[in-house]
Amino acid sequence: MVRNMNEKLSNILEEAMSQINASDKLDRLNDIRVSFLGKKGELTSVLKSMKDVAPEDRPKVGQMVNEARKQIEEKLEEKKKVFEEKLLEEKIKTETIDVTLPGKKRMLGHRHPNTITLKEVEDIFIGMGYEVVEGPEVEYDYYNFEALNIPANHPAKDEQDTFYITKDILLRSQTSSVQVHEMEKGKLPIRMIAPGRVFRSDEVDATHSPTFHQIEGLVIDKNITFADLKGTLQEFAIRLFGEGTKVKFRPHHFQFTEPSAEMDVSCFKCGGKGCRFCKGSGWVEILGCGMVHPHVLEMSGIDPEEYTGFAFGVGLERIALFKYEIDDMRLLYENDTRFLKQF
Ligand code: 2U9
Repeated sequence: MVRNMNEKLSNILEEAMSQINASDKLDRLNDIRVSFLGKKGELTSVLKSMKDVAPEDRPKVGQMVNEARKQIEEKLEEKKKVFEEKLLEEKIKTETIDVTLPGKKRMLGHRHPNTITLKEVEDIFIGMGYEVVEGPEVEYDYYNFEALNIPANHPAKDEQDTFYITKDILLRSQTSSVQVHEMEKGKLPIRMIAPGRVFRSDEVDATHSPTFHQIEGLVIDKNITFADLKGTLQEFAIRLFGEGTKVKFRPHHFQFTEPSAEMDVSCFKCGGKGCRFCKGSGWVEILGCGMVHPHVLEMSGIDPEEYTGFAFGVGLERIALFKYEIDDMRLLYENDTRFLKQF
């Protein structure tokens, strides 16, 4: 019985080997695999006939079938490699790459007008020896209001109505909180700007948004006067809007500065003659400023008898709108690439 089986398997093996040797392409190898090793293949049918083999001979016959299967698989694999190598060689011979064809164009983005403006403002102040300091957008009510001379229930709080997370924690309505943290560190003098996102519960329109960006500045040292404030901000305006820009200061009121002012610049569109842009006045309002209130210094542990300082605040979007002559703030947030491509 075993001899019979052996003979049968030798015949199958011989036939498989000769078919593999004679095969002329890769697909043919697959057909051979199916016809010998597949579910209805010749070798499989030998396995199926095991029931006719005497039980004591079954292990031996099983081993012989496995050995035959192994030899056929190895031969198939060997022949497959030969075909694949041949195919690759032909491909290399026939395929040429045309290096003169144009490449695929990549879409290249660029900075947002807000970012371009911020970089410009930062560069001006860094050039004057200022540090750029950032701080958290989520703040304690104390750092956003109280430490800036805006106590609980003060009406000035309404002007900067913001979003509360708890009774004491809020989304900052101004970046002044960053400056308070710096003052509390007690390292003087201070020359810093604090740019960043701020939040106010405003309705969206052409000039308002519930989230926008500010750049605030703070200088604290001995003998700092209003003259330092004027000289610094005049230089800032000239660098930002060009040689020949004039500035004027109008008295104003802020809780955190005393005296306080708003600074206008001569209209960069008409040079001060009066146009549609400056509503005929020749001037455009650009920022708020003032001498840091002595009580604000005191609350952060700075002696107002020894140190004085000035501060200012400017809306980043407001400057970007002026610089690029954009008439609606919403365009800066919509991320429409047809608009953004222009800068
Ligand atoms: C400290 C003390 C004083 C920051 C200042 C302004 C004037 C101001 C507005 C400009 C347009 C806010 O974005 S806006 O609506 N800001 O007018 N900000 S003085 O004064 C400070 C800051 C920090 C410790």
